Amino acid sequence: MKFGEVKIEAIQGDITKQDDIEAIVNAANAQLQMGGGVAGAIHTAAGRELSEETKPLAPIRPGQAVITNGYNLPNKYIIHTLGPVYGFNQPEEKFLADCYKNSLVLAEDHHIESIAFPAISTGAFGYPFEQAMEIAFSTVHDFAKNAKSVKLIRFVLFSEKDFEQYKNKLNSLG
Ligand code: AR6
Repeated sequence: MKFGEVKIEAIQGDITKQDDIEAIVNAANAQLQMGGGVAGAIHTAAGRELSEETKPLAPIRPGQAVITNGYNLPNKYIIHTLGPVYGFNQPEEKFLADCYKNSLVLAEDHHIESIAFPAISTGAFGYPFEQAMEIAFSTVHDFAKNAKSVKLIRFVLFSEKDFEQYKNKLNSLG
């Protein structure tokens, strides 16, 4: 789906396998270390050099984003952002929106044209999936109006069920 000059799409897959994308976003922990879920998969695929680069950048706050190299990943960059823990880091709607917004601001700063997001905070951090999806869409949609370098925003959903929800949402917008 095109929003101005920006294409927004959703696919089912693994965030570490997006070889046509310049920057992938990590649903990180505050210490920017391995962890489980997306962070575990990204650190495993990127290799040990990644945690050397992230160490001096930590800790980060909910909603903040930082950028590193992609190392062994097929992507030039990794943007690490800390989602809110649902029911704990309030206001969680704002923190989650900040994750998307600040990641996109960093992408623009680095003249990045394509970026892929996982469903931040919806795993270990317990954010209800549909509520998180609404925030992801509205934030990315608002941003798309003023995007300069970013031309492609991809949502990567791990499960079929999650992907179907994003697909329906995209269809409802078009
Ligand atoms: N590719 C795409 N999506 C994935 C992948 C993958 N390889 N693996 C999981 N997901 P989570 P959070 C989905 O828990 O909730 C970590 O341990 C998953 O199904 O990775 O922000 C960190 O160290 C879910 O929908 O991120 C932090 O401590 C979504 O990605 C904490 O978890 C996010 O799940 C961050 O929790």
